[in-house]
Amino acid sequence: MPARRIALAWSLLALLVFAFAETASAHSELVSSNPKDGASLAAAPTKITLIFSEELQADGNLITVTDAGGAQVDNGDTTLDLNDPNRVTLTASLKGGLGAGTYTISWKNLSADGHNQEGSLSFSVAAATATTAVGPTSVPATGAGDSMPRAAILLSALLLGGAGLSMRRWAR
Ligand SMILES: [Cu+2]
Repeated sequence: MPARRIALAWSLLALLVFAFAETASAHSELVSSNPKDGASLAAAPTKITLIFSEELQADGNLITVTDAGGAQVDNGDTTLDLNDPNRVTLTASLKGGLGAGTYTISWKNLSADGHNQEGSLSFSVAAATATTAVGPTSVPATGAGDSMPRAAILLSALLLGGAGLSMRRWAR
């Protein structure tokens, strides 16, 4: 294989890796919520609001709220808030008359780039006894998604370096 073709292949590969890094960074992570994860409330909320980092599609998002016994307590009306110009806000309303206890909010979204993300959080109302432990997958740590693109950029740089070396060998 001629060295020039090898150099070209390295460059193309570098471009591909870089393009992948761009898409990977576009996942829509949970930024904030109302109620907040782990919140202890005096009375049950009537509505759940979740705010994400990237634009979401109008359909394909789901918020499900369950009580400690696993019964669904939301009205199944997950909506992308069209009043939010950034299209990053999801809401769902809750059934009335919810008593004391721990509730779990499970969510799944569909971002504008076609990727799904999911997670869960919990809150408790009034005289709740014990809070359910929520795993590390619940709320992504801020900036957690940055490590992958950074690694990809480093890989791109290495591959470009490889292309340069092949080129020099070809020029000799
Ligand atoms: Cu994505």
